[in-house]
Amino acid sequence: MAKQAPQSDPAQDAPRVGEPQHAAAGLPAIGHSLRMAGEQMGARRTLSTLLKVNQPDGFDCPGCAWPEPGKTHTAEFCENGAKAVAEEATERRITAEFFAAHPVAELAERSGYWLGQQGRLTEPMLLDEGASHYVPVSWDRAFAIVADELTALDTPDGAAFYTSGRTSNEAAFAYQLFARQLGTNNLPDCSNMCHESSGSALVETLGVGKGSVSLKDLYQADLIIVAGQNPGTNHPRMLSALERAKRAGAKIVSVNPLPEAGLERFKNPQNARGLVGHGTKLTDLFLQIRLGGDLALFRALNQLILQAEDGVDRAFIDEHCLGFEEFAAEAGSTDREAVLAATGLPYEQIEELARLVLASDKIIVCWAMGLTQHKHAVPTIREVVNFLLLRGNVGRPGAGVCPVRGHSNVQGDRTMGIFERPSAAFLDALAKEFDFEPPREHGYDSVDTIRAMRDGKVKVFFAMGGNFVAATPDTEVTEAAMRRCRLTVHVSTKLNRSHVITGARALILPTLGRTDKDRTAKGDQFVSVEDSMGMVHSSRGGLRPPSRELLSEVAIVCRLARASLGPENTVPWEEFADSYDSIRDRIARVVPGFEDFNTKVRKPGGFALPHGPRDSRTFPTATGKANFTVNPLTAPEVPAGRLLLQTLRSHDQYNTTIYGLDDRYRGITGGRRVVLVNPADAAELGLAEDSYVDLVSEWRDGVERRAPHFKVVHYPVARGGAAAYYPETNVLVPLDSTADVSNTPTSKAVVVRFEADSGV
Ligand SMILES: Nc1nc2c(c(=O)[nH]1)N[C@H]1C(S)=C(S)[C@@H](COP(=O)(O)OP(=O)(O)OC[C@H]3O[C@@H](n4cnc5c(=O)[nH]c(N)nc54)[C@H](O)[C@@H]3O)O[C@H]1N2
Ligand SMILES: Nc1nc2c(c(=O)[nH]1)N[C@H]1C(S)=C(S)[C@@H](COP(=O)(O)OP(=O)(O)OC[C@H]3O[C@@H](n4cnc5c(=O)[nH]c(N)nc54)[C@H](O)[C@@H]3O)O[C@H]1N2
Ligand SMILES: [Mo]
Repeated sequence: MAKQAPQSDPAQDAPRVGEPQHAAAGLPAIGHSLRMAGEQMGARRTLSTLLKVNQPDGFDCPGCAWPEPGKTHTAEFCENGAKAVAEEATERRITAEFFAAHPVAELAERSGYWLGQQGRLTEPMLLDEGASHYVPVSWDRAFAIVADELTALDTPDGAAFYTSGRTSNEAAFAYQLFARQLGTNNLPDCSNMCHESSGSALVETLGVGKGSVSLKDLYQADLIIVAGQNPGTNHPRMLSALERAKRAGAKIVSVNPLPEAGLERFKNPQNARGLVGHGTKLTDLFLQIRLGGDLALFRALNQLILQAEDGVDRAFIDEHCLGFEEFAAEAGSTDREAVLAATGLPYEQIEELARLVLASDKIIVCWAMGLTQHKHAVPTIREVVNFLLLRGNVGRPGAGVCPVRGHSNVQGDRTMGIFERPSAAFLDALAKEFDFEPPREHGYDSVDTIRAMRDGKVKVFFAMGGNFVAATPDTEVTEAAMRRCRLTVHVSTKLNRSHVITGARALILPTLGRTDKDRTAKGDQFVSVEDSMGMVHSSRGGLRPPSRELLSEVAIVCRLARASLGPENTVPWEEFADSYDSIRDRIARVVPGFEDFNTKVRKPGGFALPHGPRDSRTFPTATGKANFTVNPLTAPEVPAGRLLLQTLRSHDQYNTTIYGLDDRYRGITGGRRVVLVNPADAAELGLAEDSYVDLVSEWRDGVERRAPHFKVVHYPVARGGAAAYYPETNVLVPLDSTADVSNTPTSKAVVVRFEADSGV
């Protein structure tokens, strides 16, 4: 078996386990973030940079996609936002000497943590066929190499253009235009592994694949259900919004197999009570659900609502919805035993939640990866929509769907056309604006791109950011697939594993980040992003870039497009590269909601995109109505002697970027190779606390997938489930184990058995 890709160095991985915490943020969080930032940036740069985060004249935090409140505090950032900023604004640099000193084979043995710690990339580098080291290459030569490989393909579909979610609207629009001018819709993105299930379910039922609430709605809600999300770590600024909602009288219910500290109690670092006091208790009711039990839970709730007198909003349903009768027949027949087995909850708790629901006029459901990364993720989210439609909780203040996005511009990238299955309307608008015929057949998503590389169909892999080999499932399969490519290219800010698992040739194209000043021949430029709630606003970096050699993402796309498409191509790529206003003028004519973009984006705070269901209860679905759906009850099946493993984030990481080895709120320090198991399950399976085991995943293809050497931690996770960190465990997620409809890898549901530690 090939050695698996370590993210942290297994030799230095010595996790210690203490007590989990019961409150998030407060003074320790501030101290922690300033220390981490100071180590990377020095004290002065730290302060001047952090003061610009999420301010009207500053840059959008590269952390998460949670929106900014209208009037920003002097410091509208959080501990993990500060870490994300420090990671990018670090003063450490990788130069040509670094690559001369380290052969690629050696870098492939290093941990992802180590690679990321080396600093910002500073000049374009080429790994030529058969070469052992990356060597410097000029930008012109780099673009010529990519252009030659693209031209040599039998079909444009032999290339795939991946996007991670930090890319600005302007760069994303230019990038998808380039891919389509070339002739392919192969535009996989991180969303395929993230909220694709939400998009699939919401488009079908409500007609818009995005959330329908604003921050103001959260402040007005009576009841907020947070399911499958750990905001204390992954969206810390959401806790301030929940606190405010709570103060205004909202009840908060969390649904999670783990008791997550941030949801229990929050110490707001922006006020005195939060800094020194006990903070605010956030969760009124905690449902410790089994992994994958949410469909059953929402079906049971819907049944109870249907049974209650005046439970449903008949007028709303009659006027705006279709499919109610079929749905009601199905949900009405929900079997209680099946619900108990799937959720592991006492029925009284579900009834208690139903009482809260029936007492609330305005309800919001928030969710993230705990709902989207299951085989039955799409039906689960459809059932959440049924739940909200039943009582008219869509399209009125204080109510709605709130899928909480990950990457800071992942939603905007999709709005700009980063999608392997673009709508006909989008392609028509693009065709008209640029006078060309874009490809119409669907392209590859992330999982299909891996299959296509594995099968020799995709030969050029191009990534706009991200860390494809570490973020995708089935690490060994993916790495072998990457190695089959003719050329792999990464536009990146930092070194990562995807740069060292390469095709026959590879290029690293270093780029500006959010915090960097972006100056072109036409002067200083700014970009724009869209947050999780459909607000678009500008982002302007202020730091001197890490090197003079760096190009912006926009410049890289435009110069590459010219090199590949030739001088006769009619898109004004040079003008685009010089003036982002000229790109925004085109976006304004292609993407609905962006009319007058250049004016609106200059308003402080930006502007809101239109959202039919939210604004006017119009539902642009296939039927023109909000659709109830029928979702048969299903839940993961786990054979005896096995547990269902979810792969999640620790407090000290941003996806594949590891900031440190602690998971403070869960009480784990100094290491990442831990598996959290309920003490009762551990007793049954003979898993002694602090012992080491191998995790072996079981899947119908019979292939052995093993992640060696994990320390067993007895932890209050719901029975039948276990938890360990991503990406160390991606090796266990089978490529073909994906969600129905959305094709999202089932990162929260991997059947594992435990074997004796084989060491590392
Ligand atoms: N600091 C930091 N911030 C981030 C990121 C980061 O890595 N670090 N990543 C960003 C990205 S791209 C994303 S998508 C988001 C991710 O944000 P989250 O979705 O919060 O991230 P995960 O760590 O995957 O946590 C999943 C949560 O769902 C719970 N869960 C798992 N399975 C189930 C289930 O079956 N049912 C229920 N009800 N709950 C379940 C887990 O216990 C956990 O609390 O965060 C974004 N923000
Ligand atoms: N097992 C398991 N797998 C998962 C998940 C899970 O929960 N479990 N979560 C999935 C999810 S939700 C997501 S979103 C994906 C994340 O997948 P990706 O988005 O591909 O991964 P990241 O780790 O966010 O990418 C980090 C890299 O992006 C580059 N970068 C950072 N900023 C910039 C920038 O401004 N511009 C450019 N060009 N590059 C930049 C840096 O080089 C950095 O190393 O992973 C998915 N994979
Ligand atoms: Mo994500």
